[in-house]
Amino acid sequence: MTGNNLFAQEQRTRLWRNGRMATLDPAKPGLGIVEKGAIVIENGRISYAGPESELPVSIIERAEITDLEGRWVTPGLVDCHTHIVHGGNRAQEFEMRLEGATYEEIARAGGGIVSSVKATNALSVEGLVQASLPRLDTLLSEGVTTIEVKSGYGLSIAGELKMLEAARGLGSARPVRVRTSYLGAHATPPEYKGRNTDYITDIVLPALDEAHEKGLVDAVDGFCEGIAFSTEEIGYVFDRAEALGLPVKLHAEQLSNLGGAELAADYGALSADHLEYLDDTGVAAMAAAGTVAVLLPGAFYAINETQKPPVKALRAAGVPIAIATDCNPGTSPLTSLLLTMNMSATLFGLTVEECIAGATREGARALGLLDETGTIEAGKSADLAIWDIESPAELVYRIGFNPLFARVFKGERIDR
Ligand code: DI6
Ligand code: FE
Repeated sequence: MTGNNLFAQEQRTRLWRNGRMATLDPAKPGLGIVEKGAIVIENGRISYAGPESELPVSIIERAEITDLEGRWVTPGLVDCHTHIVHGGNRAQEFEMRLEGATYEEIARAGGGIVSSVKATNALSVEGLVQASLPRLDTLLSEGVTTIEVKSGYGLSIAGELKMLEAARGLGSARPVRVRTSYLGAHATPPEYKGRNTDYITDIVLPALDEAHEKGLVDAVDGFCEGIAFSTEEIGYVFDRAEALGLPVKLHAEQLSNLGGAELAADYGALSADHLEYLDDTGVAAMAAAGTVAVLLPGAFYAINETQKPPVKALRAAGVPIAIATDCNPGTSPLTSLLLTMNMSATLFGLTVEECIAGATREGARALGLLDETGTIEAGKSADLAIWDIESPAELVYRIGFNPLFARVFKGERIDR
């Protein structure tokens, strides 16, 4: 391709017309639907999104036109909470839970996260990338254009950095936006059993410093739970994140209520995640801080949890609600954001609109990316999912069916 062609390539204006758009534009009611809509893409970004009838003629005359033939278009899906980088699997623990052992019992007996640590640390960066790509490709095949990836199965300085490098490697290997979250405070390795504070001082904080220095960290996360870390211990990690200018998020109130959501809100967290045991104090703190509630029905379902997150209270307080797969080998070996939407509706009582918003706009908000993606609005990255459906409700209603027609990431169409 000569320089001129390359320049022409970059200046190419594309017009996607005759689509039914669920824009998720927060300024519009509901899903922000535009029935006979058009999207103009220039240099990978949306320069127009709205009624075809209001398109400037000058654009129509110079654009490369694609007829969507009346297909629905949503923002590209955002999976804002995953542990997709990991080695091995925990099918054997799944069998133990089928025989009556609880997730907590297995973790306290030295299984759980720690068993994934061995399998993860046995792999190189490239080995972790290769192990994770099939899971990532499954999510991309459903229209995901942005994914968050956590560390947390290294539990050593080298191991945590290796995971974050592998996460960045996924973003180089596939057309997808990857945001990383450092989760050194996920569990305490056996050599530090009973010595959480020493583990934080010796490993978690130095690994965070080095990862940040290497540009590997977009946010800092933690697991605030009886089998993991207290609010005081998470506070040490969040103080360092704050000192480094990094945003925070937190696994909170998943199995009990330690006040994790309130702690997260006190640090102005992007999100607090799981929240099955969230109380009114935590809801109020999250509402005041603008912290997003990320609900993870896959983990609720897989560990047979019975306590549901307080969706009515979150709604009443105006707390934004996102949903995500929590794809991880222990509590949520789930690689479908479409099924996550169905579970969020059926198990947690979210509406169709809340599910679709939760997997697009609110997922972007939970990653601090709402200015970049998550809605179909002029100025944002052209991240789209085009569907063979008759109504948006089909995205939530179906179980195990993928109606994606095409995925568009930064303006480039990627067919299934
Ligand atoms: N909560 C979870 O459900 C996952 N991590 C966390 O903090 C579980 C991760 C695992 O069991 O491997
Ligand atoms: Fe998680």
